[in-house]
Amino acid sequence: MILEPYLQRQRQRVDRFLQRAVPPEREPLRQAMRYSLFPGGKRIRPILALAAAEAVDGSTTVVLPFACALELIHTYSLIHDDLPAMDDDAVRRGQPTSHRIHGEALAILAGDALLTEAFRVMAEATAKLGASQQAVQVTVEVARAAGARGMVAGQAADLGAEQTVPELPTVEWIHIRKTGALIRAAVRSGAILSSARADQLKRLTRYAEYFGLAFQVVDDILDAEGSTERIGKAARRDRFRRKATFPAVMGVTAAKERARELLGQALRELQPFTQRADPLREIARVTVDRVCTS
Ligand code: GRG
Repeated sequence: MILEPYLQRQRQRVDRFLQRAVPPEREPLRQAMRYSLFPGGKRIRPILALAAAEAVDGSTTVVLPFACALELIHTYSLIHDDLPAMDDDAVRRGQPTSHRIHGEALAILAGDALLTEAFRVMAEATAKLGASQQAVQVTVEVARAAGARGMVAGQAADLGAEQTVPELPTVEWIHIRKTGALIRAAVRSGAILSSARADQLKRLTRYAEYFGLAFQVVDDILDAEGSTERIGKAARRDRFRRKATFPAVMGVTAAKERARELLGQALRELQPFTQRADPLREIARVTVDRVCTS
């Protein structure tokens, strides 16, 4: 399958929904929220949720609000991650970071509001589905993945590990939470809302765990090797801040090898699925190929 037209179609669906969820308004808070949401980034988390639903013949219409809620949460995390108190970055998604444009206070509030809107969107969708048990479960899973045992825990550990000599188990612990948890929740959300069988859910969960880790390893490699134009944010920041990354603990070559290995593991989990899981397969392949083609 050729991935790009598929991604483009899904991105359009996601963007249409997000435009309705956060409509244009003159109010500065709204403008700050939309500044970070549009044009946005790859939309990989919502697309994974939709692709997971397709893999088990589910309804992407049911999944769409939950998928977009993940993008709202992800966007909040990027705004806060860029703040001077965190990574102190000047460029994100190819434009100046939120706090550089709107000031720190409004950037913090825009992040807070996006996070809260995500739960409004999921609660409204859950109500529309007659408070279906699956929708409730997904909302709980997303909260767990984003919160104090998931993404925020990973971020806290990431900041704590700066300026230390990182070890591989620490780096993996951080990555699994900081980046992996939301990706895992995305894939599981699509599968759960599509009433996937237990064996399918297990395999999709493992796919997401391998892919989630590979995604962050690739992000680390891009930071070490890429340019600002290529990655839409300042490159080589990890080394500057002495971050706990895969290249820092094992070097770029071994990190690429690890990314390839994780890709193989992710793809093996999808073996019993039909070609309807091809988008999940291709997303993983293309992500790792970004740094591993040579
Ligand atoms: C609670 C104050 C407070 C802050 C939270 C949780 C958090 C800050 C930050 C999350 C950690 C984070 C930003 C991890 C990075 C994950 C990552 C690889 C981001 C880039 O994702 P892409 O490549 O970006 O999908 P685009 O722009 O394409 O969406």
